[in-house]
Amino acid sequence: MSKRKAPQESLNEGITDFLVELANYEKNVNRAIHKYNAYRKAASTISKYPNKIKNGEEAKKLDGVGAKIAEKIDEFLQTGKLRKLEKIRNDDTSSSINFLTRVTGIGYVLTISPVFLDLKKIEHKLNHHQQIGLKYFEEFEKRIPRAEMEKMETLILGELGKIDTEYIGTICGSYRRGAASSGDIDILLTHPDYTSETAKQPKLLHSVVEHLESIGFVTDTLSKGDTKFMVRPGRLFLLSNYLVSIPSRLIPKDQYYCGVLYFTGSDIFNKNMRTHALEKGFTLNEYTIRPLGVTGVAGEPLMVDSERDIFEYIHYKYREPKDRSE
Ligand code: DCT
Ligand code: MG
Repeated sequence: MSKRKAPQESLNEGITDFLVELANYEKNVNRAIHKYNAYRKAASTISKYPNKIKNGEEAKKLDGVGAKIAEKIDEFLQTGKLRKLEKIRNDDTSSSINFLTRVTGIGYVLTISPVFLDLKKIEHKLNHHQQIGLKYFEEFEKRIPRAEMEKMETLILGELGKIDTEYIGTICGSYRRGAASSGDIDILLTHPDYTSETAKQPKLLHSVVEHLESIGFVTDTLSKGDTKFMVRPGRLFLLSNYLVSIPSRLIPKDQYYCGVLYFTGSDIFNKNMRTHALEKGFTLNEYTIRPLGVTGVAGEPLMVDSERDIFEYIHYKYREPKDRSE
């Protein structure tokens, strides 16, 4: 027999549940943080109250329970439901979509709200991006442990070699800086056939995405441009579920190392390095490094064949990726 106690059901669970649901609605949909706090406070007091509440009048004596909440408690106790909440639940395409946009705009999620569950009802009205956001929104929040990042690096680079041995790929971002976990995989790709002198070659990136799809590594493609794509690897390949956005970029070979430097970061390190470059009379961005003339006009891009080249041009002491936090 299990030694664990059965969870003790709170005496006023029905009431505290609806208060928390209203609180989340006020926060996530209306951004009304005061109302959110008021509902939370009332829910918290009531959850500690040792008796089963019989009516609003009784509840009103408690700290944080005002007239309006007392009224709702009466309605709930008398009818078993709350019109306001029914309305929120059944309704309301627009507010739900607003909420969804806020939580999934490929950003991060603040809290999981019961309102979110109702979005399932309007799934058919959402665009592709929003549907994937909905499907995987919890996974958006998770950071990817380094061990998983290593597996994906090995796999992706291995597969690249199978498509064409001349591809060059680098996983940049926090992973390259040695972080214990990463928010996404920042892959940069290049190929000697593609330089800033040649025509664009979208095929070079598309064939990579298509190959990763064909082996089942990629199950959902959130976006598929000529230079970027965002995907979700299939469960087969990872221990747990992660939504991995892969803002992968295909970069002309001659701009590759400026790209690698930039996408390795950190953002603070980049800023400091750019400032230093300016002091030395160069302008540096994710594509090129160019000398600034006396009039401040940038000249032709300098030849770059490694990250070190960039450091040397501006007389900046070379730093390994792991030492580039700032
Ligand atoms: N970058 C930058 N300035 C920004 C944003 C990004 O210079 N405002 C560069 C530096 C890091 C790189 O792009 C990738 O960006 P993120 O993936 O956002 O950062 P990260 O360091 O990889 O962190 P995370 O583990 O959260 O992905
Ligand atoms: Mg990253």
